[in-house]
Amino acid sequence: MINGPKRRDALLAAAAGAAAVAGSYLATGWTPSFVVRPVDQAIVNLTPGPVVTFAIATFGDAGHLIHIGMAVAAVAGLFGAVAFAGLRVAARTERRATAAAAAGGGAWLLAAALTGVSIGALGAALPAAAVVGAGWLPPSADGPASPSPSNSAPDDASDREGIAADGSRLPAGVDAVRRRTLGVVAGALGFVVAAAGGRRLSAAGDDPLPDAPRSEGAAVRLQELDAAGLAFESDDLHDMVSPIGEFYNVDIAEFDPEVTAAEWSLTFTGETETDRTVTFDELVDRPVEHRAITLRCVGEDLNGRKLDNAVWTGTPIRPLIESVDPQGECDCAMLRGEDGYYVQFPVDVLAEGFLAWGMNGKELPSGHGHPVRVLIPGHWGETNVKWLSEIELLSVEDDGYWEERGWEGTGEVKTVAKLWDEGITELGDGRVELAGHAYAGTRGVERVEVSTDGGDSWTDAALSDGLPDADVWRQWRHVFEPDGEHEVVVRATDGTGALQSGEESGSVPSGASGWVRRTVG
Ligand SMILES: Nc1nc2c(c(=O)[nH]1)N[C@H]1C(S)=C(S)[C@@H](COP(=O)(O)O)O[C@H]1N2
Ligand SMILES: [Mo]
Repeated sequence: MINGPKRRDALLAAAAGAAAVAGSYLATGWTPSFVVRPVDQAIVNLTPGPVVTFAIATFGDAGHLIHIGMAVAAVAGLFGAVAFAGLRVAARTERRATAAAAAGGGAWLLAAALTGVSIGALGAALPAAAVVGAGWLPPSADGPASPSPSNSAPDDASDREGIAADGSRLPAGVDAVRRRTLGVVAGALGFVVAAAGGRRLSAAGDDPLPDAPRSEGAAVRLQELDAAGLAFESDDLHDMVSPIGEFYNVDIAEFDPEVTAAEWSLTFTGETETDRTVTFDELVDRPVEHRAITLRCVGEDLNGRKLDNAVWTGTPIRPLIESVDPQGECDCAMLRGEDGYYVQFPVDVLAEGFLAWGMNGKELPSGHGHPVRVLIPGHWGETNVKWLSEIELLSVEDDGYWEERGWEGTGEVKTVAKLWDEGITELGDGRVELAGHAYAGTRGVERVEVSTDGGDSWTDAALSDGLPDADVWRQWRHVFEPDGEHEVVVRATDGTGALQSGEESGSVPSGASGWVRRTVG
């Protein structure tokens, strides 16, 4: 199947294409400089609206994987075509160096054209050149045109004879040629796997906060949260703080903007007495706090996983807003991020907010808005703009990104108690631990009740200690001894004494409601 120079070249070229994409990913990560991004963006932009709506309704979050998969395949194909052209050119000159240079040079040009970044393009070019250089053999290596190996044939294209699948005799060296090609292809695939894995490991944000006292301040808060928490038997359930790599993520764009602290600034525009631009150095010079703040996405299902808590390091927004003296009629503001995201809500809600540059004692990771994001206590996740660049004070209300798409997700969060799979743990002595988190925004969680008989009777769950933070979830835990199958129901009561609404609704447009029910036992 890989006999013949053309087929062998096609296989090598495909491997080189895959290696080029992997190399680009290794060099740049999931950033705008990754060669797949412009093609993925084009697919997203060119897909007609009804198809997008159908895909979201049918595939949900998997829709992202589908268009990313298409983009990766298309870009690998483009690099493969370039490598193939390089191999065919070299077939005429019979020189390995020509093959490697043509494939590598072509890949570099293609990568630079796609991303506009010439140094980063080497990440794609070098692996492509390496695969083609290692796998290239003179056309004569395939025989039968050459009865004896030509002088440029590599050592392992020996004169041993092989037997083809159909039993016929193959020309000298074909087995060795095949082995070499497959070896190079396997090596390229190994590189693809290693690049993907290596990047994943390094992606977990672990840059410490810029100066030591601040890291220590955050560490102290993390310990306080830990001390306030319940010890769950479940190993897989987060405690009071979600680790950075496991904190949920919602982005309108597939690729995080790359903004350095030195480049970053926040500008107040629109209906202000004075416009103002704040740089990163000015921001971190302001009074620093370490706050526990929980985020929940309005788009998640009732028992969904888009609810997490972290300790954020930053500074209150109120003094900055007061310094520009907003004048607009609507007392509302449009916040904008570097990725093109925007959301609008009242200035007095914004004034309660926090500008964060640290998360769990580390620099804010790129996926969560590096270098600076907004955190708005008690409101749905969409108000917490990442990669924040502008706060425009408006004179009339206007829709944000999600509101334009039918959501009403800028208001206060609904009360919820979760019971995820990881929260149901057999203790080995016949008892079962039911455990999870409950959240009610700034109203706070006062009580969590558990029913093991479908809602006929209720028992109070144990709760983690209350914390001074205005907007933080609580853990709950209840152990019981099942006797056959039980319908477990959980519900929370907020700090105003209001019981979580049992009326069931989906997440559109303003967040799911109802009580989480699970069959246990
Ligand atoms: N710039 C920007 N900010 C954003 C978003 C976005 O896509 N771009 N998504 C919003 C939504 S819908 C949610 S729920 C939260 C999620 O924050 P996280 O990804 O840090 O968990 O960020 C909000 N802020
Ligand atoms: Mo969200």
